[in-house]
Amino acid sequence: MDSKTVLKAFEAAVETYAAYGVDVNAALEKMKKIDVSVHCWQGDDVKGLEDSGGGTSGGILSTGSFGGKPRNGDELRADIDKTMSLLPGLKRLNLHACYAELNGEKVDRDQYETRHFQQWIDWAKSNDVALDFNATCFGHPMAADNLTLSNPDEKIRRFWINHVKAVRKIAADMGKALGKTVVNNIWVPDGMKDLTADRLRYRTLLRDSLDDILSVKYPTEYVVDAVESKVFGIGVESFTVGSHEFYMGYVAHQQLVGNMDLMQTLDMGHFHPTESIADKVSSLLLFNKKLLVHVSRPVRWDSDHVVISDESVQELMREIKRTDSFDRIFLATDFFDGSINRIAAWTVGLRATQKAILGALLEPTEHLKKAEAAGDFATRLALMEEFRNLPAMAVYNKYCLDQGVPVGSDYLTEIYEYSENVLAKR
Ligand code: RNT
Ligand code: ZN
Repeated sequence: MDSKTVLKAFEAAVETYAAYGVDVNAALEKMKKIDVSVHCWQGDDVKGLEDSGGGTSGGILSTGSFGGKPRNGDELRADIDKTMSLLPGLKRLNLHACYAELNGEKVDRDQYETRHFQQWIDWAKSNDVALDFNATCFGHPMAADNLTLSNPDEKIRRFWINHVKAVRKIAADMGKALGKTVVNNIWVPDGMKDLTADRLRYRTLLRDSLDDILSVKYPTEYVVDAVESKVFGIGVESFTVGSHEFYMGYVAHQQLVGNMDLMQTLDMGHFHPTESIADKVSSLLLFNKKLLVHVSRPVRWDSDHVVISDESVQELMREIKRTDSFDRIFLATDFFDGSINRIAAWTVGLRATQKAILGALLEPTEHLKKAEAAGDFATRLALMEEFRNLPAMAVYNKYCLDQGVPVGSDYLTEIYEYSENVLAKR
């Protein structure tokens, strides 16, 4: 799209928004400070870089066999570089522990050290990228029966406790090395396929494991932890140990012992299909300092489809805007589609998330709140409907232009060029 067209549409948008009292440039300034953490695992269908397999399990599943998948850390980083060059704004990468680069060393996940992630840290430093981190409690022989931190077998439970402890230490080292706080997310697949007789037993074990893990303290400028709940997974349909209620209670329990920084993670695919993530934000914000949201698109189940700026994503971002809490909510994408060009999948999902954020920042919220406070619900509804189609896209295009990244779907040209020159040769 040529810049003249972009600027013309932008100027018209500025006027339209001004009519509702919205300052477009102020919204753009806010936008520049909001980062969305790009999940590394879209790059290779959650395969990981460990020599020993990795991959998904525990109810998560990536489908598709599109060609050009990266075969090592350097190729994955090259693909991430390409993707990030197509995204405006601050850069943040979400790593999983299975992206350790062991370089032939025989070391299991409970023994991982910061040096196994040194190439990532160096890359992040030289590209001015912030890092986030995740323990990988799946895709491993010790996770074969879908019980990790809640496994009654003490040897297995200890292995995973030690893994998550190792990961937290590495996360703290990453945060220190980069001078940027790392969000460390803990998700375990633990659950049962069929009716479970002693749910309390597994939940007690999970609580005890987390207590042990979190008893080690790190400065919060280096690392903050989050715990991610889920409603069910494939193969664990009947019982999920780390349910939403479990983690709501768990975070409150940590607060009682003075840990005010542990966050809840809300993954958009981890609730019943008609439940709204947006509705949960204000309740959680009242009782927690910060939250982590995994932006995803469930289709019939927690399928982790590529994010588009659909109603649930827009509603979430509007809620964050209406509660003025973009500085209290970490946003991270979480999807994996191996059936289309993986760089396009990343780019579509990240740009859609950004568009929804910007659209929300531009919402003339005061008009809605005023109508509501006056009891004028017809006006509230009419304006909400009107505001859904304000020209946010014209503002996003200008944002891309200013940041020197392709405007509109022009990024596809670059992706196809890269596919031909790089992906096709793998
Ligand atoms: C699984 C969770 C979790 C994972 C990643 C790979 O249902 O959403 O966040 O997708 O950690
Ligand atoms: Zn998630």
